[in-house]
Amino acid sequence: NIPDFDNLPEVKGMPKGCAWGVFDKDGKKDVYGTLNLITPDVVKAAYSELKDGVSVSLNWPIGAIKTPGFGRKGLVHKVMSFVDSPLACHGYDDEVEFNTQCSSQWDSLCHFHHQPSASGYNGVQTSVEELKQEYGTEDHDQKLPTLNHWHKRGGLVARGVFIDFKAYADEEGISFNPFTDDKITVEDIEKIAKKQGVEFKTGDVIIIRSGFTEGLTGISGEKQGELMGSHRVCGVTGNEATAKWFWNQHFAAVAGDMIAFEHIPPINPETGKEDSVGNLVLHQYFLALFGMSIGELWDLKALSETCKKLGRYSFLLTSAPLNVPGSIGSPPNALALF
Ligand code: UVW
Repeated sequence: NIPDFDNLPEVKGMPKGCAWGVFDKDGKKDVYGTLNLITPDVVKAAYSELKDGVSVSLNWPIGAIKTPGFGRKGLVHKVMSFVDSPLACHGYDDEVEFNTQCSSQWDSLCHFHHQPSASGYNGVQTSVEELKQEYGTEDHDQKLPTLNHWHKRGGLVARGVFIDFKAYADEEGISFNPFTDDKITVEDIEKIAKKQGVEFKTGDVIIIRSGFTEGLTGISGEKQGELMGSHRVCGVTGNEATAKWFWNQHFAAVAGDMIAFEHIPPINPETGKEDSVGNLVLHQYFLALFGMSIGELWDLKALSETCKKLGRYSFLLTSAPLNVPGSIGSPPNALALF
């Protein structure tokens, strides 16, 4: 019984469409947001998607982008031989270091705030110090909506629904360039869902393919830099009407192969003009106001091929982010099971 966008209770000082408090229980501030929509019944129903015994990984390699955007650190991977270690035998360890947003990722509800109020989901006013403290706490008492808390609820197991925009655009001869601010609209999503025979259900995770990661695969770091350098990239239309539609479907989370899920640059709702990346529209609604995590840069080519082959576009989705206490972003470790 989740209120629709227009009926969400007013939150003082916040815009319409703020879901703070909606999922609070027993006087405790919620940290899971729309993952609360994944009830045991939703999970049991999602298991009925498992019919063919086929599994598809949705994870792009960490390090697939040689120089990630927004000044983020790319992958550093070190391999160490045991021969030179105290073990002095034949064998290896490795160490990786990377920004958790440099490839396929979940954005936690701490990742992006409502900009004017600087508040995160459920009114948290997070500081770097608090996030570091969360990292250090022994009992991980769910103060901040970070990704490690997903482990307390058994990770994410839900029904995934795929919207293969790229296949649709290719088939219909629609001109779409992921490396411009071309937009995927709600109308497109509804048309594709109809064509693919997909109906949305409460607690679904919707996954949208634009062709973005595929355009960056198998090319040099220099070429990747050229394609992304202008900070003008495709995505779902970033405006209030789109946010409202996503909330009203009662999705548990959203994901895609786009770098920000929504297009960049965002359009300022008041002026109608292009705005800075810091004012991303759907990031503010989804993460800060709704509590709906965003998946980005997922690898969706194999998923597209499998859905086409099996003739179905819904599946059992599992995802277990890294269990790093205080984690703001994480590789999703996501699998689609048919
Ligand atoms: C930003 O929020 C700037 O990045 P991302 O799109 O990776 O979430």
